[in-house]
Amino acid sequence: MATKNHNLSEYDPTKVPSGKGMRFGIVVSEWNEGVTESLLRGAFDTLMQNDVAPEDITVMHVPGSFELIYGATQLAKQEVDAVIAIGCVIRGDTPHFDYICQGTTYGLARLNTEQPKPVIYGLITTENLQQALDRCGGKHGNKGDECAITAIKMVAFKHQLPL
Ligand code: DLZ
Repeated sequence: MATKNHNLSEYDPTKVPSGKGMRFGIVVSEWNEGVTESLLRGAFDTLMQNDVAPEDITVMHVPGSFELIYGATQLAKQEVDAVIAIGCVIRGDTPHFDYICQGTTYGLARLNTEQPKPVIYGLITTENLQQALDRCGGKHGNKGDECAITAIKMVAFKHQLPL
């Protein structure tokens, strides 16, 4: 997440390999759509700014963040090199927040060990809407941008593995 000295949209371009020829799946939750669509836009634009062709980006939507686990699992089986999972959970008055955050985080984390393609964690979990807006293009930048850069770096990482 963003910290006082870290803007989510800032990166050192000299440390980012070209995304030319890389293929990405992006799965996006419809809950808190205003936030998640801004995250998607950030991720999509940043991939393109780093040489990924728009036709090499597959975008699919799921109803809520909890469904990102299934969505990412299925997208990872397609012709993509990595998957970005985008969602936004805002604390409400029920324990739902904790269950969804924990379940989704655990599910996405597990995917990174149970199948070979990188799955990037683009889940924003905040106390309120303002904190979410601050992280989808507001004062802390856009977590979608960060996810795109991470995805490119992880595909390059995989390409460098000896086997
Ligand atoms: C039910 C629910 C609630 C209360 N809050 C959110 C939220 O803030 N963000 C989000 O992405 N999804 C939320 N959901 C929906 C769940 O993720 C899920 O779609 C439903 O529990 C159905 O499985």
